[in-house]
Amino acid sequence: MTMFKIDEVKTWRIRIPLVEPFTTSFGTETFKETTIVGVKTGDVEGYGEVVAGLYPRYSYETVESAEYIIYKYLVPTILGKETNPEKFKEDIGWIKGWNMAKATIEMALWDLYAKLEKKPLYKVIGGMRKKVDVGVSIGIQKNPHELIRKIASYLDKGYSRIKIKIKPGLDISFLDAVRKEYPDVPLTVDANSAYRLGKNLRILERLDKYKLLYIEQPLQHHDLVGHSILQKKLNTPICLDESITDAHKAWEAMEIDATRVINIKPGRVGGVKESIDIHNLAESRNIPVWIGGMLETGIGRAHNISIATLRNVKYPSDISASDRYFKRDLITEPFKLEKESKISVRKNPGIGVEIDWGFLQKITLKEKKFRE
Ligand code: OSB
Ligand code: MG
Repeated sequence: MTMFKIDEVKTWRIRIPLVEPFTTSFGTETFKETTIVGVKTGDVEGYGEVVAGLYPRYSYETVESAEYIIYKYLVPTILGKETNPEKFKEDIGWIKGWNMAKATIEMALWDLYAKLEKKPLYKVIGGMRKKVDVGVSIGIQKNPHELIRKIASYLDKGYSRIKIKIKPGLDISFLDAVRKEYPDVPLTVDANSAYRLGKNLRILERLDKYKLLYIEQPLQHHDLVGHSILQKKLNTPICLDESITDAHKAWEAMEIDATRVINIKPGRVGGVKESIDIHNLAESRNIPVWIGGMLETGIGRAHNISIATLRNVKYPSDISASDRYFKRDLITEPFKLEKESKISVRKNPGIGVEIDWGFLQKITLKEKKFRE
């Protein structure tokens, strides 16, 4: 893999309002605040996006902790040095954890590497489709009636797979309503770790009757054994999200039958290379995967789309059109939903999107520049 020298690293802390509040079992978000990173060699720049939230609710990492790790350890690893995505991953192997911070830089380096090769990133990593299947992830609504209205409007826009967020007490009544109105729509639920095996087993067993494609992350992020025990009691496959922090964890989970489907979020697992490793490992065991989302801007979304072109991505991914999240996205050409619930992969080099610089300036809270 060709090496290149990083002359400059830039970061932009940004905040964009969401078109509607997004409620999960761990809280409600009304805006997206994150950090975009640019890594430059000569006049070519690659971009990455921090997927951590403002609070350590989905994982222990936050936007601020990611910035801290990036400034203190990751920028010094690449600034003024000859590097590439593989060398970077080796060089930071000694740093425990902080996969979201690591992924931001690793993914920016992949974008830059593909741009230098003058190839789209999806081709560089061996992707094999020009359009990816997508669905929509719908937050917890005030009541079942509101949820039905939301689902109707997304089906109307052309999304074919619906995922709804659930938590104890806001589950059965919502699912009854959805299945009464839409007996056959491809449906999944995501609990974001809200249930406990000891306390909620009866409710979890009742989820079997709703013909769900899978149940996403019912138990706590660290509870692989609990998921394995739960899987024995369910017919519906369990799909882990938060629990799968790297390829080794994916191996452990599959080894004990704690996950029969895997949600790969490149930002959660440390980047592009780790995503490919998880994808390949899952494929070798006949475990289908799909690509998860973290309400990313067009930058993170473009990365996720590239990875969703891999062969064993067998379920629709949580990659919706730009207008499902933002009135205005960070990129000049927003992602659009196409027929049959698909989004096209960009053909330009790297992740293939252009930053809307005027808009980026408007929503930037602070920026930093590091030169050697
Ligand atoms: O668990 O998949 C999740 C958003 C923020 C944090 C966690 C999750 C989500 C989503 C959104 O479900 C998916 C998307 O980006 O459309
Ligand atoms: Mg999830």
